[in-house]
Amino acid sequence: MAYETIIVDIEDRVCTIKLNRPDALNALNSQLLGELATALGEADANDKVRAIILTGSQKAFAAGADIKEMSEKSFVEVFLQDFFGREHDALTKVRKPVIAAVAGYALGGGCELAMMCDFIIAADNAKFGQPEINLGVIAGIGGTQRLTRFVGKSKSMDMHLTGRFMDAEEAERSGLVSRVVPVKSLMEEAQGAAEKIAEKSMLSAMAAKEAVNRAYETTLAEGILFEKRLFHSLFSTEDQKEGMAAFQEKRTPQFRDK
Ligand code: CO8
Repeated sequence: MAYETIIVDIEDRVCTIKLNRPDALNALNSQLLGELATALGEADANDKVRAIILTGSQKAFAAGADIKEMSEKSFVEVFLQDFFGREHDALTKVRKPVIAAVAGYALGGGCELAMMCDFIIAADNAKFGQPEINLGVIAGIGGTQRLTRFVGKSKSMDMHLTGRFMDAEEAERSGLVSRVVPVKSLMEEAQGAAEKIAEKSMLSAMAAKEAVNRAYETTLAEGILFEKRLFHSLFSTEDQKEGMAAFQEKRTPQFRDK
């Protein structure tokens, strides 16, 4: 499919989706979110793709929802349209691993979008924030919930109430991002991580993703039970036999997703 607001590229089993509205610092309008949901769905369904990278430009991952597009909307409109509710659901239903490679601004909906990915690799110039309060609103696509789970109540309150930005170093220290790299090596680092994931059995990669995500949805006891059931079920796969045999034979495993 031809897209206007994103660029999709598949290389070495990795699908990279680049947000591409440079004049608006990749502000998230309806068209972009719709195209992104479609592209993620296509990548998820494409057997050649084993990991996905979501990125923006060096100046902005995304500077938030498009303020110009939404400024005149009424309560009735956003309520009846379930404004960005459907897109949120589509973006968070992707089963393959999704890495956010974030450089520059990740603000408002941009920060929320990065947090919907499985983990965030940040460039050293990245800036995260939930500045919606400056616009007379609050986060609307998961920010108050996900940021609080990642960085704790105090820092999340600080971010949402003052609207201040967090730099990459603070984001790593707080557990929001998994690693920080020089901006020039961001895509190389993300591609390397995605290729490493692409080498694994898709069965165990998807199971790991489901189990980690479960930690945010349930109690410890239920989460551990869920993990144990998935762990046990992987013993029914050829990939488990292959992985453990390869270890003992001191060779690289050849996973076949079976
Ligand atoms: N929406 C629309 N246009 C934007 C946005 C935005 N969020 N951010 C930047 N732009 C546009 C600017 O209007 C400008 O366009 P123009 O040249 O036509 O005036 C262009 O991008 C460049 O921006 P600046 O000139 O402002 O660039 P600076 O480098 O001076 O500043 C900043 C960069 C600090 C990022 C600044 O642009 C800024 O503060 N942007 C707004 C950040 C913000 O408030 N984000 C939160 C938006 S609300 C939100 O995300 C709600 C989430 C809930 C729903 C989520 C659905 C996805």
